[in-house]
Amino acid sequence: MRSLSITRVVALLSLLLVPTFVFAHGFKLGSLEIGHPWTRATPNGAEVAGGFLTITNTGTSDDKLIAVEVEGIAHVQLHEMKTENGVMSMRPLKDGLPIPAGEKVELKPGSFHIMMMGLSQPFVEGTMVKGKIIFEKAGSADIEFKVEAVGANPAEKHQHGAATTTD
Ligand SMILES: [Cu+2]
Repeated sequence: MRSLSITRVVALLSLLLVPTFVFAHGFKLGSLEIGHPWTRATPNGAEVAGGFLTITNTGTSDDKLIAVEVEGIAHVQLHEMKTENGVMSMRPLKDGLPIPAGEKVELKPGSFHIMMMGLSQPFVEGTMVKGKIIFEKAGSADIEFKVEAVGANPAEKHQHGAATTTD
């Protein structure tokens, strides 16, 4: 019975070790840490999706997020969402998004976000979507967006031109 228990211990150890690796969903680029890029499933044929992540600048010089690319999606923009007079609106960040030294910038629903337009196929919950993140100084890094459930985070309706989306 002794060998069996050793086998079990080894199995338990690998259970403990593997998830630590798998769930540490983040990316590092120089002194920039990119945390948990995610998007939402699009089960109803929606052709737009929002992308969200955090960027922590652990360095001593400022940087700037310039662009994000997403595999298979032609139009990806950086957007800012604002509420003025009770109306939510969003606009492209034409000059990028500053990432000051020592600060953490969050792209999240209702705030800064990545706008993916013209999805050629739906995002499926539980899958990963490949992309690339590009900074002014640090250069670029390959990242992956985790596709969360449709209702992950309270849906925030906002105006995108004439169309109302839930990104
Ligand atoms: Cu947007």
